[in-house]
Order: sequence, then structure tokens, then C-alpha cells
Amino acid sequence: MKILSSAEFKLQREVEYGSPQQNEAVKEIVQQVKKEGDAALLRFTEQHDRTRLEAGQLRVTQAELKAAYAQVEPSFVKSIKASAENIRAFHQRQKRNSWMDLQPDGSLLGQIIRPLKRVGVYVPGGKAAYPSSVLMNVIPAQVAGVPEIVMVTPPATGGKEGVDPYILVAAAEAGVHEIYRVGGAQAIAALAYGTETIAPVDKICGPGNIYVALAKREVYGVVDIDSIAGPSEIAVLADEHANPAYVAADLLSQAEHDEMASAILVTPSREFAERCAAEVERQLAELPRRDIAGASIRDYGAILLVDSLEEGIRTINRLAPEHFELLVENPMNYLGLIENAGAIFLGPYSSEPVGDYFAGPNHIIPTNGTARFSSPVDVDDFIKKSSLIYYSKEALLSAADDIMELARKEGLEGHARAIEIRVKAEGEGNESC
Ligand code: HSO
Ligand code: ZN
Repeated sequence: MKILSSAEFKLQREVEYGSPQQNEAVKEIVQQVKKEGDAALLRFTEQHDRTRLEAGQLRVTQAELKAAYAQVEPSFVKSIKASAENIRAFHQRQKRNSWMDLQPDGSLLGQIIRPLKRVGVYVPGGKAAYPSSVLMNVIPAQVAGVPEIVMVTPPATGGKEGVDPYILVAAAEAGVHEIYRVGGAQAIAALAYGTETIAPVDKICGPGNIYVALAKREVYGVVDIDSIAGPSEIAVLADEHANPAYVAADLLSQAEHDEMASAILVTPSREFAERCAAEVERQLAELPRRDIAGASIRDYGAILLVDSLEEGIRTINRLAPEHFELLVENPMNYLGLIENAGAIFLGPYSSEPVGDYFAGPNHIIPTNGTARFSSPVDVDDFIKKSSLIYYSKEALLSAADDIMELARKEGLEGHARAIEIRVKAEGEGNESC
């Protein structure tokens, strides 16, 4: 692992916007599904997933869900249940209440919080089909009170026959209401516009390949979408009190996700940096996914030497990593200084996979420096708010002059008159509702 000074380092990863051909192909798929519904959906499924289906076979049945439970190990069901329980408990704390404020003049202001009605979760096929991510997308929606949660996933996951049983079990445990075997841009179009079989949703979330990402961007505005997650990132700030073997293992835990994942150690100690670099090499050689992790460490990994832990914190704030581990003697002492990090892991026993799988906080976290201004997925992503305004006669009469003044300065006489008509009527003693 290369050792650099922190000033030399800039994490540079291009966000993928797709080629013109990919953009064109996605636009075409979306238009055809919008126009032709199921017929186009089935045509693209045959073309791109090499699976021939009838409309009646799109929905995964209860019998298939039951069969999935029989296919997975009981130990997996036990673990996924325990994880789901923790995630649910954590997200329960985020629920907001509607509120109303009664003013002395009899007027009432407030916000009414409502869940979205119908949400679609995309689950990719292939290597990155993580049951844990199903929980992380679905449970916040469920806790928010979304009454219809739909999942879509390619018909033959990772080249296998049928949908991955681990994904189906995770979906059932998380509380998905409908599952459809359809993937790619066509699935996103179906969720946005609806077909004869799939009713349209209000929001689409979940990761996918470039076609899925482009399709989400294409339908944004018709529906809401989540932000597009980049490759995983970990930054560790450690001093010589930390265990180099732990540091190396945690760096590799994220490097193994993707060749473009980034794993960065920040430390004030050169000797510690060298021990960690040697540990990374040693552990990497033994890792089943060493090809992926090795490429990630080579191209996007680094050890940054800093003058002090304070400078280390400034470096972390500049990187705004998705995951940040603070492995120093008294981590709590530094907590208040950390401004930009999606998730903060404190101390030697809070290894990043604890957050990926189990603790309860969401593992869908802003990447690529966007933790400067955005947050992990949570219940707020699945609610909407309506403002509530009730003005009493007294409140209106006392505000009327200000409202009319502002309206007339904007040249909007109609606005002013909507107020004036009431002021005049009240002056004449006519009251109506
Ligand atoms: N660390 C990943 C999430 C994940 N890890 C899923 C294991 N499975 C992105 O934050
Ligand atoms: Zn992970």
C-alpha cells in the first residue's frame, strides 16, 4: 500500500454518466415500456435476461417464497432475523410525528407527516445481490409506514435459474409485499409508469448497474429516486495504539467490494503505517477476493501520513468518507471534531462489517465526498410532509396589510385582492367560512 503525505492525496473517482449509446438504449426501453406495458417488459426480459415469461409469471408466488425458505440454511434465517430486528429498532427511533401549533390568536400551523403510498426497491442480480442491502432499503420504508413495498429483481440471478433464495428470504423478513422477476431499465420503467401487471410506485430505490442508474435518472420527476451509490469507501484514522492486523482487515473488508472501492488509512506514525502496509499485503494474499481487493488497494488505496491526530481529523473531514473508523486511544475525545463522515465507527470492536450487517444503522451511506451534504438512508426518505395552515379571522385581519404590501410589490394584484375582499367583508360585518 502506498504511503503518501496527506496533502498529496486527492480521491478521484469519476461518476459514471454512461455512454451516448447506453443513454439512447435506456431512453428507448423506458419509452417502449411506458407505451406498451407488459408486452414491452416481457420482450426486453427475453432480450436482455434470456428468460421467456408470460405476464402471469412475473410475480413471485407465495409457494416460491416458501420454497426459498427450504433452500437456505436455518442459520441464515436466524441471522437475517436478528439483523432485521436491530435495523428495525434503530429506524424506529427516527420516526417523526405530525405536529400542530395553536397560536394565541386562534390560528393553527403544523406539518402532517405521511408515508409514501408505494415504494419500489430494485435488487440487482449477480455478485452484488446482497440480502443485507434488501433489509437496508426495505426496513426504513416499512418503519415509515409505507403500505405497499414492491421489489423487482432480474429473473435469473447471477446466471442461476430463478431468483436467488437468499434475496427472497431477506425480502420476506424485511416485509416486502410484492416481488416481480424483472430487472434492468425495463423494471425501472415499469415501476415508474406501471404496466398491466405492475402498479406504478411513488419512489424507486436500490442499487443497480449503469442501465438501471440511467433509467432511474430518466424517470426522476415522474417518481422520486434515491441517490446513486458509488463504490464502497473506508477511511481509518489510527495511532500506534491500534492493532495493525485489525486495521488491515477492516481496510480489506471494503476493498473486496469493488475494484473501485477505496480504503484509506490516515495516521501520524510512520512506523505504524509501515506495519499496517505489511499486514495488508499479508492478509490480501490469503483473501478469496484478492483480485478485486488488490486492484482497489493498488488504484484507490493509500496510507496518508499526518503530523498529528488533529491534522488527521482535518484530512478525514476533507475526504468525507462513507465509513470512518476512529482507532485511537480515547476516540470519544475527537468525536466533536468530525464534521464529514457518513458513518462513524469508534474503537477497536466496532469493525465496519458490524455496521454493514448488524448494528442497526443503515449501510446505504453517501459516497464520493457527498457526506458533506447528505446522510445515510433513513425513515425520512420514505415520508412526505404537508404544511397545515388555519388562520382565524383575527389572525388574517392583523396580517392583511403585510400580505397586501408584499403582493403589490411583486405586481400580483390578484393576490392582494384575495386578502382585501375578506378585509372589506369583515369590515361590513359579513362573515362566512
Ligand atoms: N459496505 C457496503 C454494504 C455491504 N457490505 C453490503 C456488505 N454487504 C456499502 O456500504
Ligand atoms: Zn461492506
